[in-house]
Amino acid sequence: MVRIHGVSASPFVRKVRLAMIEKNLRYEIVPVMPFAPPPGFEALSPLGKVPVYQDGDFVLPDSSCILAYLEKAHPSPPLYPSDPKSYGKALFFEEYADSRLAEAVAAVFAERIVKKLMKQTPDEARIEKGLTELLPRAFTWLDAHAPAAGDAIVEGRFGVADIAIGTQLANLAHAGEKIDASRFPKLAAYVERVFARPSFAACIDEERRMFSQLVA
Ligand SMILES: N[C@@H](CCC(=O)N[C@@H](CS)C(=O)NCC(=O)O)C(=O)O
Repeated sequence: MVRIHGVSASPFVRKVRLAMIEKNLRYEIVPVMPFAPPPGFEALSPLGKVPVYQDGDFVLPDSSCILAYLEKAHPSPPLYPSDPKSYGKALFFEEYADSRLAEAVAAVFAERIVKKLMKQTPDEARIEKGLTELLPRAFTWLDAHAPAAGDAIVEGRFGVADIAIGTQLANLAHAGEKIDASRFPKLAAYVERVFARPSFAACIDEERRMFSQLVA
């Protein structure tokens, strides 16, 4: 069976899991802790990061590369638009989510959840900066582009952009934060619809149970 190296608390590992669930593909998770990988892990992941996809001899790191590969290997159902302009837009939403949004969410998630798991003291100033500066900056652009209805930000068809945005915001929810619907109404409502998809609901529910045991 295909193996995904990583942990489900990683938004990038979840991104791969969501794409595989949407495409009805089976996989198993091989637990690899980010920042504390086993010896030799760089042979699989030259940048030392999770996720890594492994199917026999075929090894591929990086969530964006893995999703692009999955689309070619398993085209149905498609997660990328076929129209060239929509395709380009979807890739940029993915990049935005993987960089600016990821950095903003990590400021809260890493301090509140990861440090708690590691029995370290959270950096309250980093959390404050995340909540008051980084997240509002990331949300402003997303709110301007969020759809008024449905769970798809590009072309009205759910895909890579929604997976990339939703997986980061799932970690924000795990860290106990909700998007302020009075400031970012379109984004808040769109994300609720994304979270209601069976793929997201299954992952979030499983992780919530895991976190409630670990962080209790
Ligand atoms: N561009 C990578 C980012 C992956 C990433 O940053 N993973 C984190 C965990 S969420 C990691 O493994 N960090 C360990 C490190 O940077 O050494 C992807 O999309 O897969």
